[in-house]
Amino acid sequence: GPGARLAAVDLGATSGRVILGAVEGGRLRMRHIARFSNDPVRLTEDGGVGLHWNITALYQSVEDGLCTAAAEAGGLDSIGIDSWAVDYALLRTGRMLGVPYHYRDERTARGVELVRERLTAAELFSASGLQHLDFNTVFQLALEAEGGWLELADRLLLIPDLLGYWLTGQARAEATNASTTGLLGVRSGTWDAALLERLGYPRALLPDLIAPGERLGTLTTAVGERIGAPGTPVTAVGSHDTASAVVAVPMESRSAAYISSGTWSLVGLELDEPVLSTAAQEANFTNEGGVDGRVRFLKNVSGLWLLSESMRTWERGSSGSERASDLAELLAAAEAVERPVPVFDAGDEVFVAPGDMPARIAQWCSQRGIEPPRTRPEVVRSILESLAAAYAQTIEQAEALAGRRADVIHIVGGGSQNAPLCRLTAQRTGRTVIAGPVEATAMGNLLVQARAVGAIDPAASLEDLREIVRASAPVQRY
Ligand code: ADP
Ligand code: LRH
Repeated sequence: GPGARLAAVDLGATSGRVILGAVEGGRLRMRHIARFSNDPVRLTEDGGVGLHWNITALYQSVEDGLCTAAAEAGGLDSIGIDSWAVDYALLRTGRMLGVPYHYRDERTARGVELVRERLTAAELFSASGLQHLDFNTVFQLALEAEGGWLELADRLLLIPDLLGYWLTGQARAEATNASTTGLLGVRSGTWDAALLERLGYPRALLPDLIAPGERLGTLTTAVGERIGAPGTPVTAVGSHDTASAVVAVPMESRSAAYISSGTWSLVGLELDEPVLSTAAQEANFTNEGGVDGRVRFLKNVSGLWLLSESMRTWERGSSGSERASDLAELLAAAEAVERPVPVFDAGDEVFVAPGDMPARIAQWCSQRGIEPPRTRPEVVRSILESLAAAYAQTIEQAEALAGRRADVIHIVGGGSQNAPLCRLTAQRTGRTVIAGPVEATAMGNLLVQARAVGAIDPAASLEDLREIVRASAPVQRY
C-alpha cells in the first residue's frame, strides 16, 4: 500500500547501487543505500584474456545492500533489478557454467562472422528489429555454440534475471531485456523459434518471459533470512536499464526525443509501433521493447565512456581514482578551449573496447589527415563536440525515419549533469534541452514496482508515472 518500501538494484558500468524509494503525496522519494564498483575482471584463457563480470562479488554487494536497505526501512515490500543489456550466464541444473563474459570482451567480432554464415543482417533485423552491435547476445551465443557450451547448458539467464534467480529461485526472462538479445520476435514479442532453429540454438535454453510489473517470486527462505526481509517479493521491472530510464523521461508530449546519457548515450524516440524499414536498418536504429509495450526506437551513440576511459588512461600511474572534482575541472577547462577541435565519429567500433582512449582518438584523426587534439582539455572538448554532433545527427535521422518532429530533447542519467555537453547539444540541435533526472533508471525501476504493489494506482499509465517524475526531480533547461 501507500508508503511501500521499495528497493531498486541498478547495476551500471560506473557503479552498482541499491536505492530505497517510497511514493508519498504524488512524489517519489529516494535514498542511496549502497554504491559499489562494477568493474570487469580479466581472466587468463586459452587464446588470451577474457573480460568477465565479477558476478559473485557483485551479487554479494547486492545482498549486503539489500540487507542495509531492509534494516533502514524496517523491512521491504518489493525489490526490482536492472542492468545493462545483452550479457548472460549459462546454467545447468541451476548452477552457473563459467563466469559470464562482459560485452566489451573483444571476442565478439568472430561471433558475427559465425552468425553471418547462416543469416543476413537484413534477416536478423526483420526478425528482431534490433540494431547491429557486435556484442548482441545472438552473436555471443555463436561462440558458446562453437565452444560446446550450449550442449552443456540447459538455461540462459540475462544478468538481471540471473540475480533474480539467485534471490528467488525463479528463472524467467524479463521482456524488455530479452528484446536486446536479437532472439525475440519484434512483432510477436515471443522467442523466435524459427530464428533459433536456423541458428542452431536450443529453444529450451530460453526461459518463459515475464513482463515489467509482474511478480517474479519471493526471496528464498535462506536469502530472506540473510537480508533480514523474509518473504519479500521481487518484482519484474524494465530490467534493461535503458527501458527503466525511458520510463522516467519526463516527456510531456510525443514531440520529444530523449538521450539516456551514461556510459552509453541511447538517443531516440518512444513509439507505439516499430519502424522496420530498410532505411531504419541501414541507419542502424533499434526497436527495443519498452515498459507497457512501448517501442524504444533509438540508436546507441557512444557516451561518457569516451570520457571516463580517457580519464582512466590519464590516471594510470598516478594515485587516486576518478574524483568528482577532477571531472568538474576537466569540463571547465574543456569549455574554455578556444582552438577548434576535431569532431570524430563517436560511434566508431574502435572506441568500444577498454584501453587508451586518447591514443585511439588521435589515431582516428591522424588516419584521416585531421589534426588530433593536443592537450587534455582539447581531448575532452573534442569528445563533447563529437557526442553533441552525433546526437544532432541521430535525432534528425530518428525524426525522418519515424515521421515525427521533436521540439524538446530530454537528457537523463549521470550525463545530464554534464552542463557543457547539454549546452553543446542544444546548440548543435537547435532544440530546447531539458536535463534530468540524474537517477532516471532507478526512478523508472522504482515507479514500476510502486505501481505493481499498489503504492500508486495500478492503472497508472506511463504518462501518469512521468507526472510523478516531474513532481519529484528538478530539471535544468538549456
Ligand atoms: P551508467 O549507468 O552507464 O554507469 P550513469 O547514468 O551512472 O551511467 O552516468 C555516469 C556518468 O555520469 C559518468 O561517466 C560521468 O561522466 C557522468 N557524471 C556523473 N557525475 C557527474 C557530474 N557531477 N558532472 C558531470 N558528469 C557527471
Ligand atoms: C546501457 C545499455 C545499452 C546497451 C548497452 C550494452 O547501459 O544497457 O542500452 O546497448 O548498455
